[in-house]
Amino acid sequence: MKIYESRNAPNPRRVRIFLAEKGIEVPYEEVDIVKAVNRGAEFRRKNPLGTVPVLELDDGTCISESVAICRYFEEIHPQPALFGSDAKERALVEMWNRRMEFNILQPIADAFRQRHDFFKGRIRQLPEYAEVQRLNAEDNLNWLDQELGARRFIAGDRFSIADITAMVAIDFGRVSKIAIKPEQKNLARWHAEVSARPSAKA
Ligand SMILES: N[C@@H](CCC(=O)N[C@@H](CS)C(=O)NCC(=O)O)C(=O)O
Repeated sequence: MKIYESRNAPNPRRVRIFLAEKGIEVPYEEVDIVKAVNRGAEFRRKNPLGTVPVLELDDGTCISESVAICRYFEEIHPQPALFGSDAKERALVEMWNRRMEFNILQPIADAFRQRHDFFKGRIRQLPEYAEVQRLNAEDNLNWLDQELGARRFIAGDRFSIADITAMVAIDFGRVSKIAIKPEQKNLARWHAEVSARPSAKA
């Protein structure tokens, strides 16, 4: 098996961190997204949406969507559990990971995608929407700061995929000048803790 990825892009980073937490090594193949190799016909045979990461299994099956790839590895390598370990925990992790994707990662990604030259000709852009989403991201980081006043990690007292999604999203915010504010003490405390894990460097 191998993973097609792009070293500098946020979604492939989610998968690398997840695998590092599990201690799983998978060969990677870099796809040049700057030259839009991912948008070409050959790559679209692996993922018609033309995005990385893509996990290609030995039988040729291609799995895209970062969370789907992570779920595959959780199934074949359940420990440490990063999607929760019983019914309640799994539901809470799912809830929080979806919240991190829809309310943190998406607005932060749109703040970049909707205005940056990288996406010209790849998607329809509306720079005003980039600014709206930047403001939404800032509001949602305030909300997350309050949430993290009540517990150690995003989904409870254990590190999970929801922490990976949130950390990767917030780190990607740098390119759109979205950052944790000095007064967001809970968010800063959580971010320092998750960033200090060796997996954060993956
Ligand atoms: N929902 C997808 C998003 C994948 C995605 O947007 N990947 C970006 C990199 S972070 C990409 O391929 N960008 C290049 C492009 O869209 O041309 C996932 O979770 O994997």
